[in-house]
Amino acid sequence: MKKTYYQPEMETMPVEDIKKLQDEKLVRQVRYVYDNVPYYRDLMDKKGVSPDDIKGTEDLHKLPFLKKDDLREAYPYGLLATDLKNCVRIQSTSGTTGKRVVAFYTQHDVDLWEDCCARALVAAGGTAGDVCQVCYGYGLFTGGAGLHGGSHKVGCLTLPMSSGNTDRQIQFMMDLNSTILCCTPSYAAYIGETLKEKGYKPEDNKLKAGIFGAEPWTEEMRRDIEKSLGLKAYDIYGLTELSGPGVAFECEEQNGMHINEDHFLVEVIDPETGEPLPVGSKGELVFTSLDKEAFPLLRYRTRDICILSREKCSCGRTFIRMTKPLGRSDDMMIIRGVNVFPSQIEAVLLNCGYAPNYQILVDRINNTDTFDINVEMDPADFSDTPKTITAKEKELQNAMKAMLGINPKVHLVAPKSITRSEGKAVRVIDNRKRLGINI
Ligand code: DLL
Repeated sequence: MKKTYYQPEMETMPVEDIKKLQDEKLVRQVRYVYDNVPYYRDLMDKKGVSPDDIKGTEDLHKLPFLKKDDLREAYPYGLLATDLKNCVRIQSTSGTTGKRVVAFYTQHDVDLWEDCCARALVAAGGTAGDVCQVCYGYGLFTGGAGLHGGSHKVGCLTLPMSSGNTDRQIQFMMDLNSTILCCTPSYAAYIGETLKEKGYKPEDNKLKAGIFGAEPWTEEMRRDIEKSLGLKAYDIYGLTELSGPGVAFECEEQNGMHINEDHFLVEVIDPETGEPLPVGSKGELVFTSLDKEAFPLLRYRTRDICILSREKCSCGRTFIRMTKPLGRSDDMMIIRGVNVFPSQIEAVLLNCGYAPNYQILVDRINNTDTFDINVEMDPADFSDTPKTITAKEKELQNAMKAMLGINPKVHLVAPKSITRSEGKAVRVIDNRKRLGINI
């Protein structure tokens, strides 16, 4: 198969040239930030580092980190690097807790962001002949706007559906022969489920690829979605602070996401000590933007835990790859002293043949953590006897214990009783917060 890229000169650039490009861009971006963002200038001054100390990527570690708290503290304009009149767009994080984070874009920033999304679409086989149904949320969330812009750049016929109204999504998908679907993996799974309920088979639709991201999902979930929708599912990663989706994207290898290194310089650090770790180590992803005008961020701590790989990819892209986020250094739950990631629970569910419709409930009663997992049963099992259901709960509980090292209480609940999400799924309800516990 002929390999296609959206910007081949960048995406397949020799690694030494990427490094040179990053060196040059970093020096410029640091000077620009120092001159234009007093908040970050103060951080640099406090650390005793000046722009002249940064001669290339080797010097990156000298710079101070930026954290989400800095963005909240500087809200709304404190990290803006250009006059507001040069900005054409604001987007905001989808976070449901704490103060929102807003990011600003000049037209140049929007262009680069959309290019990144276009690269992801082309890597998934997107061409001008495709019909691209975008059902990420439109609005402040970056999912809709980012993939919409990327789809235009590729020349696809773009269906700006936004999320929700699943019946209408399906009607358009069928009537207009959508070939690419863009949404969160949990919404993709829900669309697949609804198609089946309506009596459609996977081969009844024209979908060939899905661009799914914005929340953690597992390989098992990928296989489920690919089967139910009859498409190839590609992961896409990004965060509002850095632009939105398209910071990294999967190619046909489906083996890690290529980071757009001409725009984003990546490091992995030890989340406890902040020490940079060598490529191949598991740690927190830290990004430095290389050519942003409105909202440049230097050494921004994402809290996403990942492993990077420089291994050659058969797709021909030379950009470094990141694993799917393996959890977040801040969404990790500590239950009865044990570290638990929701993704582990999801993997067990899918391995045991359950759909990823679940909710984790954590609380602390009489000084002991409670840990319950509600899991929807398969409609075929709904008529099982109470004894059979109890046996199935016990079986799932044992599988969870083997994976997590602690014993949750598993409850099989009625099909469809867990609220479906049209955006990011709310998987964890941690009621220990009411006790003032810092989760
Ligand atoms: O979720 C941007 C996005 C939109 C990415 C559409 C992909 C597709 P935020 O709302 O700022 O931005 O959330 C960023 O979501 O730090 C990760 O923890 C998580 N996340 C994003 N993509 C993935 C992914 C968008 N593919 C936060 N897998 C990030 C796992 C992801 N987690």
